[in-house]
Amino acid sequence: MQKLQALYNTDHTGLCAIGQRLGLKIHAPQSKVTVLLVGNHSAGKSSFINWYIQENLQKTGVAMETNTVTLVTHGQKRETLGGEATIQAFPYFKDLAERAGLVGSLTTQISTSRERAFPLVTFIDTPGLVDGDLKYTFDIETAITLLGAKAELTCVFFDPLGQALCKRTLDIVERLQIAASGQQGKVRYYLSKADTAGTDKDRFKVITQTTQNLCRRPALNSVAFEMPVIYIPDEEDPLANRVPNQIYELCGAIDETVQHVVQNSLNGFKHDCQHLLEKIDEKLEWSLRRKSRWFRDLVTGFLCLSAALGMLFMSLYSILYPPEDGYQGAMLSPGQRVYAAVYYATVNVFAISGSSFGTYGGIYLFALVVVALAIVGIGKLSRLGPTLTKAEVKALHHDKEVVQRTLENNFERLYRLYLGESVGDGAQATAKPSSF
Ligand SMILES: Nc1nc2c(ncn2[C@@H]2O[C@H](COP(=O)(O)OP(=O)(O)OP(=O)(O)O)[C@@H](O)[C@H]2O)c(=O)[nH]1
Ligand SMILES: [Mg+2]
Repeated sequence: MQKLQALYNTDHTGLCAIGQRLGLKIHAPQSKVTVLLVGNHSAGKSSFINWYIQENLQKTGVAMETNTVTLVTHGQKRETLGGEATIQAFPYFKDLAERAGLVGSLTTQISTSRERAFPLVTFIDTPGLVDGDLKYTFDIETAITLLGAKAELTCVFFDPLGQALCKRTLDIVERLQIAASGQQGKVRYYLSKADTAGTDKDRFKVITQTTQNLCRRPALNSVAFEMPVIYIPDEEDPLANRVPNQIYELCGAIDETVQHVVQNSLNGFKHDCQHLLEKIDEKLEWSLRRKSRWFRDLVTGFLCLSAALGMLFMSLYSILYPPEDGYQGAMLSPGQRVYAAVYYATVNVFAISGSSFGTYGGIYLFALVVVALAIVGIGKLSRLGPTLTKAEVKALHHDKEVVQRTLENNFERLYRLYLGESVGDGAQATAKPSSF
C-alpha cells in the first residue's frame, strides 16, 4: 500500500501531479485500514491491541484506563502524538474531531511493531462505555458514530460481566449498525475475556443473554448475531487455554478487510491510470484537430477577408474616381474593369432573368457578396483559438509515457506482491506467536 501511495504522491511524476496538470483531481488511495474497537469499560479493547501488536503500548487495567480516543498505528519510530499533531498526520480526522469536540482528547501511539497485518492497520481504541453521570470530555456518541463511518471494520467487545447491559453501549451499537446497514460484516460482535466466563454452559448463557439484550433494540433485532468468543491466550501456559478461542478468526477478519481494501486500491490505481491516459489522448487529439483546422481556417479567413476588403476598396475607388467616359468607355483601369465586369455581369443576370430587381440589383448583389465574404472571413479567423505549443504537446507525450510505464511496471507486480503478502499475512495471523 505504501508503494502504491508513492506512485501517486511522487513530486512531479506521481499520478496526483499528472492529474493536477490535466485539471483532474486524483486522490491517492488510503494507505491503511482503520479498525475501530468499541465496547464496555474493561472489555479488553486495549489488551487486544497490545496482544495484536505484541507490545505493551496501551494502558490496561480494571480502572477506566482509556479516556481518550487513541489511534494506534505503525511507524518508523516509537512516538506519541497529541490532538493537533494527530490531525496533521491524519487530515481526514479533522472534520470529525472538530464536530465531536475531540481534538483535545485525541492521541496517536506510533509503534514500530510489524506483527501480523499491523503495518497496514490503524486501530482506534475508544474509552470504555459506562452508564451514569460519568462525563466524557467530548461527545462520545457522536465521536464513535463518526469514527465508525470512517473505519472499514468495527469490533464491538462485550465481556461476560458487562454483557450488553450498558445503555450507552447499546445506543452506540445501534447507531453504528444503522450507519453500516448494507455493508455486511462491517460491524462484528465478540464476547471478550471468554476465559473468565466459567464453564461452557455459563459461556453459552452469557452469549444468549447478550444477544437477547441486543435484539431488544429495534435497529438490531433483524441482525443475525454471531458472537465469537475471544480471550488473550496465555502463551506461557498452553493448558490455561482450554476454552475455545476465536481470537485468530478476529485476526483473519482484519486480514480480510486489509485484502479487500488493497484490492480496491489496486483496481482504483488501474482505473486512475486509464482515466489519465484517456484524458491525455483526448487533449492530444484535440490539439491535432485544432492544428489542422487552424491552418485551413487561417488561409480561408485571410482570403475571404482580403477579397471582401479588396472589393470594397475597389468599389469605393471606382465611385470616388469614375472614368471620364463612363464604365462603358475604353479608358478603364484594371480595378475599374473588375468592378464593371462584376457590376454589369450581375445587372445583366437580373436583366436576362427579367428580374424586377432593377438597375440597383447588381449593387445589392455586389454588397451582399462583400458582406458574405467578410462574415465568412471574420468567422474563420475568430475560430482560431489557442492551441497547444510544441512544448506542451511534448510534455503531454512525456506524461503519457510515465503513466503507461507506471501502469505496466506496477499493476501486475503489486498484484503479485499483494497475493504473496496476503498468503503470508494469513499464515502469520493464524500462527500463534512465539512470545509476548
Ligand atoms: N482473563 C482475561 N483478562 C483480560 C483479557 N483481556 C483483558 N483482560 C483484563 O481486563 C482488564 C481490562 O482490560 P483493558 O484492555 O484495559 O480493557 P479496556 O476495554 O481497554 O478498558 P477501558 O479502556 O477502561 O475501556 C485488564 O486488567 C486486563 O488485564 C482476557 O482476554 N482475559
Ligand atoms: Mg482501554
